[in-house]
Amino acid sequence: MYQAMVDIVLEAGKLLLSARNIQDSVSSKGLACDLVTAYDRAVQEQLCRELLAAYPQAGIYAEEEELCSIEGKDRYFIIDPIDGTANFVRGLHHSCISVGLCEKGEIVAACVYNPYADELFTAVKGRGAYLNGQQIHVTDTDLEHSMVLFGSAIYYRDTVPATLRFVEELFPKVLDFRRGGSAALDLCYLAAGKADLFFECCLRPWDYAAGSLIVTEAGGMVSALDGSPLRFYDRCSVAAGNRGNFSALIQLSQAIAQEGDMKGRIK
Ligand code: 2AM
Ligand code: CA
Repeated sequence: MYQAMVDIVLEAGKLLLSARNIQDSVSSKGLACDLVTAYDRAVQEQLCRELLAAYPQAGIYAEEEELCSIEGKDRYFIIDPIDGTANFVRGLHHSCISVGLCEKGEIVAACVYNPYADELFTAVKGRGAYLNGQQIHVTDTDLEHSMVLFGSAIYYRDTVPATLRFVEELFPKVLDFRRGGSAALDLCYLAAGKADLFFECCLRPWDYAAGSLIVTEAGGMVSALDGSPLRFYDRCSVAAGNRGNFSALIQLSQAIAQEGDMKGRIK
């Protein structure tokens, strides 16, 4: 039923790989760190056109131009045409296409494709998560031995002190950190057991919609940093991990949120 969605995402991956002279088409969406290229727009256009041809009843909620046609739709695709745009612009080959299908407020199917490594992550609700057809699972690593992936949400400047507090608190308690620049891939690598814990203080739904289902279908936990369910219509912080290290992260987050100067800094 979702094979068409997967095929469409794989096809869009070719467009990413064909990219040349990326620097010539970069513009900023306001902040210097918040970039868009002609390829973000072209991939999004291709995805929207083909997804609507295959699933004519579905709506679309996509990153570029914040394209939103979900009014009155039972289900809609949440699309990030290139997650890790800053990496893409610099030729750091760590970016992906992310598409999640949202039905009644929850993600029921997901597909994340990193064309550089030819890594295709897929999940359907209740049917497990897969990397190139092989089922994947989160680790059961405890906090002390956890490799932590995180994003620094620098495009929301008010969240920066909170991000730094998380790093400060976690640093002596975990194995190490990595900061990759694609929240969707961070979630997928956690789902595949390549990392153990993830947090970011503010993201948009297209960054985490697909990845969140891939995490839960891989046996992991995911929520906003206060432990409440992710919101798929608004900005939201994201926490993900296995049962043990996830609850340690949520406890830490709730403690940080109580600190006087942290009020409102975790979305
Ligand atoms: P992007 O590459 O599609 O822009 C890294 O911290 C993560 O933040 C990436 O997934 C990146 O997605 C995302 N990101 C970048 N700018 C953002 C913004 N203005 N709002 C929300 N997420 C953003
Ligand atoms: Ca994104």
